Amino acid sequence: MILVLAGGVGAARFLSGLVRVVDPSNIVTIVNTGDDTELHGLSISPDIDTVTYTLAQAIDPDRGWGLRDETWRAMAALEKFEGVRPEHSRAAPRWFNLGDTDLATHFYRTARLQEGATLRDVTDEVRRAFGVDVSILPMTNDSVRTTVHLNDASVSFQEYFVKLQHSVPVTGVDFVGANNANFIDESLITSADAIVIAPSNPIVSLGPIRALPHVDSLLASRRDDVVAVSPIVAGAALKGPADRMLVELGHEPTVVGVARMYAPVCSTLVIDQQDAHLANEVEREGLRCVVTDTIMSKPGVSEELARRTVRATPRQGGISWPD
Ligand code: FO1
Repeated sequence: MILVLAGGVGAARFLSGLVRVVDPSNIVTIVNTGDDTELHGLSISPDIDTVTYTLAQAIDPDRGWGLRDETWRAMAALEKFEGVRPEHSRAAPRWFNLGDTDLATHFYRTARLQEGATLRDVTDEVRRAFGVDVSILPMTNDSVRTTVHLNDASVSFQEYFVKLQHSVPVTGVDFVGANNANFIDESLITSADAIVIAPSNPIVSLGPIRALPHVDSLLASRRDDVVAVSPIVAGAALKGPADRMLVELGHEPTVVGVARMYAPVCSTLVIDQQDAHLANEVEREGLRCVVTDTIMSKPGVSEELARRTVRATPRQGGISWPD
């Protein structure tokens, strides 16, 4: 079994390549829930939905989140209340765009959680409803929320990422609740043939997962079988604020910086051709380095990247590859 630790868009694209080279029944992905939020009384899990929708080939290809062929009538209809809403009210927020068909997923998840279902139960029901074969699990059933500290305020991840368009410097990040949360299933780390850290933001996508009790030590015990794909190419993130956050939080915004962050839990880093000149520096951090094309602009690239990533692990995910 191949275990993939995932955030949002980059991880989802990687997984859509992985399912083309490995039987989906041999893949388990554990997804970050630090981005989760409650709006309109609805429980929303963006990274889980991005992974689910992408694997279902239902994702909006331009946005990288939400559903394709979406309409926004419910969100537009909220506008009429802005004129009458009391000052202190948090009702009818319109900064976080929820499409009409995306709402169905939030209705279902919210109702099931209120009935006492776990996030793991609901995530599995939703991925089956979307016809996805890969096992998709939340990193925990407990509440963990990424809080982003700015110069003059602390905000939720979505307020930072969407409301503020992540256009403000970050002074710190906390994963509130992580200390008391239970990682979803430790046996998945101990029993995996290979563990892949997907090309997601090392701080706010992989950080919450690694912050859960025992996860880092469990990964360290499997370090030889852990391979990561750098989300940073030529000193920049392909999507989102990862490069800026690395700098703002004191890390080097390069594949070498990523190598340093992952060195305790990972023995191989996959980097893009554009960073080939940094391969030796990555290896000086104690990781093997694989250089390939990591810019998943076409499905064929995601597929080849996934193949090379799994092949870079000693047991190759337990796959018997056709020669
Ligand atoms: N990202 C945006 O930039 N703007 C949005 O309005 C927005 C809405 C949204 C709704 C549902 C969902 O699952 C994701 C959504 N995202 C939006 C993306 C989301 O903020 C990010 O995908 C993750 O939280 C970071 O990986």
